[in-house]
Amino acid sequence: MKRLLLLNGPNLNRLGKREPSIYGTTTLEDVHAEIKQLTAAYGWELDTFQSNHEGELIDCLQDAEGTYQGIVFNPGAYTHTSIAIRDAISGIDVPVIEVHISNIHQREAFRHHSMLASVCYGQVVGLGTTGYRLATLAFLEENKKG
Ligand code: DHK
Repeated sequence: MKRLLLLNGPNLNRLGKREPSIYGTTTLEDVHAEIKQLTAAYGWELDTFQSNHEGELIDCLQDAEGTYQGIVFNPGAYTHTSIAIRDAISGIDVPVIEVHISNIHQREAFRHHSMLASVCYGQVVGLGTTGYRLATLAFLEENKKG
């Protein structure tokens, strides 16, 4: 069975409570439930993981090789700072789609640049938590084509 990993970085455990005017009121548990339903409809397994710690996210990315056909990843603020996460993504043979709930290009200048985008398979930005769904669908539909 094909497997997808839904990975979230720092502060995303507080989704729904944290700055709702920017990130909305949907919780991470809601997102997990919604993506679980979507992947199941295509006959895929879903695993989820969230961490506020850079090293734990790197461990998770390294361990993903050989297990997952794709990773949907919101790296939070590490997007803009982490060469170590970039190296972890480029060092594994699993495609990663980077997701941002907010439109990082409309926000502070320090959020405009992603250290990770150029080593990711794709990117979804500014579409709210629907972005997780769209990134997941990209893997599900692309894999269907074989
Ligand atoms: C989430 C964060 O936590 C921020 O640090 C990023 C991203 C944007 C988001 O929009 O999902 O800058």
